Amino acid sequence: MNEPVRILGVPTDYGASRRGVDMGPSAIRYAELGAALRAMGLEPTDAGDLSVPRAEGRDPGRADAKYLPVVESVCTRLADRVRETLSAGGTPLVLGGDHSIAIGSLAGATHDADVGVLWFDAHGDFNTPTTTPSGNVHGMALAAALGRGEFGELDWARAPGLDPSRVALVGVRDLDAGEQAALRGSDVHAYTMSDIDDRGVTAVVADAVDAASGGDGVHVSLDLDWLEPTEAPGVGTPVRGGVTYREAHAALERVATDATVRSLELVEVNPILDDHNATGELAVELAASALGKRIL
Ligand code: HAR
Ligand code: MN
Ligand code: MN
Ligand code: MN
Repeated sequence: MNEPVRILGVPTDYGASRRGVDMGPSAIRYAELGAALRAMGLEPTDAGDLSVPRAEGRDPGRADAKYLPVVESVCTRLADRVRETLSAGGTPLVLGGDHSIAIGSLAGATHDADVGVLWFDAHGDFNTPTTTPSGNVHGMALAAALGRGEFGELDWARAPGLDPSRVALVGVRDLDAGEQAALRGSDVHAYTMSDIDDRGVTAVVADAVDAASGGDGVHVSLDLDWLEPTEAPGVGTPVRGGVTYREAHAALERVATDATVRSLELVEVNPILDDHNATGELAVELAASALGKRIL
């Protein structure tokens, strides 16, 4: 990992159907992200938040990719900030916001670099405008970064040089029919919760890290709905059967030891739905684990 860690807030919920994840960056900072990183000996800098227009009263536009022009504007600006941070030798720590922001993080992270991806999520985020049941861009973010379907023609969305065989999805348990077919036909490595049941989280994560490694490092995209909803209640699309608190730490501790973490994002924290910021606090703890926090 490079230093300093640079915190970039992206207070947007245009990619999601439920309002509130736009407050994620505040909740994660309120849970003392900066202090947690300083306690590990890091010296993070906080670049503040990108400016995102107010959502109330705005027209979603096309039904199969809602608010796409705003998503484009946010992601294009985020990509620039991520790219600048990396070229200055820093590690971007991006705070969402809904998962559509990963399109921007990945566009920035893959600029002139060979990057693998570790995508921790209950969902595949592998829909396209043709297969989406909701029109919500957060459910299409990984497909967009890989330039699948219509996204192949959108230069701002396709992450240059991102190789599907260096992308690993971990902990998936809720796929739409179209996503299931698309994932089966792609080179993306998808590890389900059943794989974690059978083999244990550390063995699965070791395989995912192997798949994603080999280039200049990995981008870690952590959707908090990856965890069991009793652990992470503050998410817009909870799915039962997620990883436990301890499994989540074990996974990210392994990422820290076995992978070269080049950039990290924490997404889908929804303070309106949360239980006294439990999910914001969890996001902070898991970021610390991913960035190398040791118990002893
Ligand atoms: N697959 C569904 C859709 O495309 C739900 C996506 C849900 N959301 C996320 N992404 N939080 O991980 O709408
Ligand atoms: Mn997601
Ligand atoms: Mn999800
Ligand atoms: Mn591979």
